[in-house]
Parts: sequence; C-alpha cells; structure tokens
Amino acid sequence: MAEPLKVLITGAAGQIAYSLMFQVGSGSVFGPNQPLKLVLLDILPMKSVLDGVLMEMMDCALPLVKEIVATVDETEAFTDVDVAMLVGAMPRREGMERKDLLAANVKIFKSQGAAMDKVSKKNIKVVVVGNPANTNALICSKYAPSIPKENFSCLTRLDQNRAQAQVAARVGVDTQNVGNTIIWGNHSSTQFPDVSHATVTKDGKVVSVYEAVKDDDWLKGDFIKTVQTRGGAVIKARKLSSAMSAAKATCDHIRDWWTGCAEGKWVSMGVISDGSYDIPKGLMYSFPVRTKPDHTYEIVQGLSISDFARAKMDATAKELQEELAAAMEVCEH
Ligand code: NAX
Repeated sequence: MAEPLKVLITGAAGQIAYSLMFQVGSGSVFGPNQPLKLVLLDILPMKSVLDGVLMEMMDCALPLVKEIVATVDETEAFTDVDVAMLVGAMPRREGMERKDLLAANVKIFKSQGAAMDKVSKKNIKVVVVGNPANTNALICSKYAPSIPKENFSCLTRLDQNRAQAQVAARVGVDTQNVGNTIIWGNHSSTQFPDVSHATVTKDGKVVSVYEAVKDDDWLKGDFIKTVQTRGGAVIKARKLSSAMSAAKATCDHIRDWWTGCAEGKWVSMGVISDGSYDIPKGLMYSFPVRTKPDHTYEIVQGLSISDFARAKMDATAKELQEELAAAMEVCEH
C-alpha cells in the first residue's frame, strides 16, 4: 500500500467539514487504496466541539484512516501537509454581504499562508473554500512565497455543480449528462456561469446546451441568476449556508485535481491567472481547466468568447481586483 497522504481540513468543528471529513476518510477523493493521515484544525474556542468531532471520526472506524490529529495549533496542523482543504472562516449569515466578511477572513489566510510557507511540503495542493474564497486563496499564496502559485486554488466547483444540476433538471437528464459548463471569475454573485461550450447527452446523442434547452432567454437570464444567487437562496431557506453540497464539491475539486479529468472534459477551478482570455495576470480567477493525473492542470485555451460573455468575464474580474485591493489594505495594516 502507498504511503499515507497527510490531508488537512480546517474549520473542522464547522458544518462543511462535518460532511467533508467523512467523504475524504472513506476514500471517495483519493481512492480506495490511498491511506490517509487526517489533520483537523479549528480555533481554541471550538476545542470542545473539535474533540467531539474527533471522537466521531474515530468511531467511524474507517480502514483508510491511519491517524487523526485534532489541533488548534496552526504550526502543528500545517506541518508536512500534502493536501490542504481550507474551509475554516467566518460564514456569511443572512443579509450579510461578502465584503463584510473580507476583513475578518483575509487575516486568517495571511496567517495560514505564513504557516504553510514554513512547515508544509513545497508540493502541497491547496483548495480554499472559506469566503471570499478567491481572494483568501490569493492572500494565502502571497504569504507562502516558497510554494508555487499554481498549487493554490479556490472552490468554484459548487457553482459548476449547481449550473449542471439546473440544466439537467430543465432538459430532463442525469447531471453527469451535462458536460463542460464553465464558471468564470469570482465565487460571488458576479460569477459568470457559461454554457456556451457545454453539451447535453440525451438519447445517445451529444448536442449543445442551447440546442437541448431551446430557450436562449432562460439560459442568458434566469439560469445565470439562479446559479449566481443559489448560495443566498440556500441561506434564506435553511438559515445556514450550503454545507453538504459544498463538502461534496470540495471532494469533486480535489479528486479531479488529483486524478485528472476524463479525455475531452474540463472542470472549473479558481486558479492563478496567467493572462489567459485577457484576465489580468495574478488574479485568482475561476477558469475551465484540464487536470492531469500528475496533479497539475492547464487552463483550457482557444474557447470563443462572445461580447455577452466578455462583459460578464470582465465584470467579475473587476470585482476580484477590488477585493484584492481591499484585502491587501487589511493585510498591510
Ligand atoms: P461554520 O461556521 O460552520 O464553520 C467554520 C469553522 O471555521 C468554525 O468551526 C470556526 O471556528 C472555524 N474557524 C474560524 N477561524 C478559523 C481558523 N483561523 N482556523 C481554523 N478554523 C477556523 O462554517 P461553514 O458552513 O463550514 O462554512 C465555512 C466557509 O465556507 C465559510 O466561509 C463559507 O462562507 C464558505 N463557503 C464557501 C463555499 C464555496 O463554494 N467556496 C460554499 C459554501 C460556504 O458558503
């Protein structure tokens, strides 16, 4: 059997982590032959809850989990980590804007980036889930200069899954029959869920989403709005932010990054912009990416961009630039 992978989950006493750690531990991310050392990090005021979660994880008696460490010490948590799922942050409550969260949360990611820089493996792979996810991931990377920027990502897979599910329900197919939807930009209400290159497989035939849905107004209107505002709709209904679906999407994100996506397929991930599609270099922006079995990825090139898409891609990039400026101000003071 392979050497155990050390996987860190932060925000381990919170609701997303509660679903996430079981899925990771049961082998649905790294496969049934990959042993794991799980590290669970939360903050001191949550120590007793964390201890309870640790008890439950032990009681799951998962054969792949060789060791579980629960800690409130950042340095201990980040030491020699292979994969970090950075979930811990203050969640958005009903009526709260994302920018209100920014000031509180960037400080967490500055500190975790610095810890990672000192003690994590240099080939660590990082997904940031805690909001504002894109900017937090970028801040984390800035404070971990010894780790390649390409190793940092943020979660937009939940948005991709939401888009896929909306189209699948509309057309009446299983979600896996909707392929190559794209989320461009920020994990916020300015994100652009784009189906202009997406396909639907129905009755053995592969057609474009536009051909399958036969309602351009819906695709350019309510569909986009529904996906953009889904997080808020869940909060309104549940009085809590998305958790089960966020945990599942985090697993999808890391699994595809770890094992590579199928031939001809791509997935959406927030990654560092290399200037592709004229998105400013250095922003943490969600692109369609092709992941490979060596745990690398490349941004899918050469997709045609309509004027409609261009305006939306630029608007979400502008929001990210503003968020970054605000975050840097917090970090530097
Ligand atoms: P919870 O409040 O249930 O859990 C968050 C946990 O993080 C708490 O236990 C808290 O003590 C812990 N925490 C805070 N600071 C920490 C630190 N410095 N180190 C370690 N742990 C720390 O929130 P939950 O519902 O689990 O959501 C977590 C984050 O995910 C929030 O920021 C939320 O907004 C974000 N989300 C991101 C999504 C995405 O697609 N990118 C979707 C779901 C979710 O809204």
